[in-house]
Amino acid sequence: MRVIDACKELGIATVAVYSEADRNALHVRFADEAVCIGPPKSSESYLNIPQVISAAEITNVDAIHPGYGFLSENANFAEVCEASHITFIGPGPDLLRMRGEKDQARREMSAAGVAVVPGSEGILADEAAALAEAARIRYPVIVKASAGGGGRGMRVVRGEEELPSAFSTARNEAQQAFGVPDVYMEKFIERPRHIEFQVLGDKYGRVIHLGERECSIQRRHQKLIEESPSPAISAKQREELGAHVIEALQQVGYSSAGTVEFLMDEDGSIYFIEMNARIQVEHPVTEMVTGVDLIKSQIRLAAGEKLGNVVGNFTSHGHAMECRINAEDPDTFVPSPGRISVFRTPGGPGIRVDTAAHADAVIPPYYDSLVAKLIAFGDTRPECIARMRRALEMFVVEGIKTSIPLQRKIMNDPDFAEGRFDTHFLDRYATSAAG
Ligand code: MV4
Repeated sequence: MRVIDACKELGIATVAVYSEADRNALHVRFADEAVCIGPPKSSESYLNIPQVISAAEITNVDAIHPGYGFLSENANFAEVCEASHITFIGPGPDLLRMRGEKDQARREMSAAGVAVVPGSEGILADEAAALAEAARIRYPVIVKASAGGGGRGMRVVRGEEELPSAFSTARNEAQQAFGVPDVYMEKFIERPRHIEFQVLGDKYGRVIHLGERECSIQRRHQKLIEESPSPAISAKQREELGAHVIEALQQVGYSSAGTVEFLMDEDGSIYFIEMNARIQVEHPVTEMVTGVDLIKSQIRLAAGEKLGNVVGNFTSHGHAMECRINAEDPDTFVPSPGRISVFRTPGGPGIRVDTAAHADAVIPPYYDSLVAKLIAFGDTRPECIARMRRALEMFVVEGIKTSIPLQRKIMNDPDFAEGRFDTHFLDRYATSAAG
């Protein structure tokens, strides 16, 4: 739906693809054409490259926007698009493949002057190398799959007695999950904040950044609330880090939208961890503070327009926040699919709702539980929170459980209001049923 919004504004006709579970979904209704690509199971529809390409060829499309999730960072898919003379809206297959190798991304960022978490130079050759590295960087350390991401294939190691088994299970898990056993090591940061920079690049070697997002309010690697700017970043830090990020991405020839992820430790030092080569769920908070439409930008950059033309001069202003409204129990986080009976969205000054849900819509059990993004904007962070608070009060969803009650509590949390939190913030709201 977000991509259709952008295409309608640009005068571009759209083709939706859908699985049998999404026959009545709004993107099917609002696209100019729609093609069913298979059964509900995503491996047979949304992840089925031949099916997606067939739909594109039948309808003779010029380009594919891969969204987020599914095939959005799949280098093989980007390659098949190229071979089929269809523009993949994203960085090319070579960059996607490179971004997939986290230890390599670490070296490139480091070479461009970006601080990376102290850790191994590259892949850990064997257990002896892992022990030596851990002794050098000192425990606790974390062993990460080079092909991993989003929290998969990681092992925290608190002492040398734990290392041999952690090293071998991490390698086995990496082999199982990604088909590559390679792992590397970093110093483990106990209570990090998660901060990410939004970037845009054109096909002529120019890269800009659009400031950062604070994404520390998460549980089990699922973000619940994001905001921009981060309450923890100073103007000086933003300027310095931003310049290094641009330098690093220009060196590799990055194009399209991307996100560079950092962890901030307890002392306020900030370190690169990994990069996402796609548009992200939380992109609207950056759109609200910069006034830049990131999806239209992606499309125009993919069509070969220059960055100067696409974004022109923008100045960041105010504060934006996003609550991810999920179909799930607010206490246990257990998914709650089903039929929505009442769906009343808030509005008024500074409120944006991105959703494909409506009264009588059925949330299928097969996919992600995100049903709406509630985005608030204010001149200041307190005004933004006040707007989010009243919008959450007036957002009515019945028939399924949602995360709204939890988000209402967080908007009234004094530590949240003060910007005092890290990635463990939600632990205080977890119940025993959540495990
Ligand atoms: C870390 C870390 C602590 N120290 N790396 C989790 C997802 C992946 N993108 C990186 N992750 C982490 N890497 C070091 N050296 C802690 C995490 C982490 C985390 C990071 C961001 C947001 C939420 C998180 C939840 C648990 C662990």
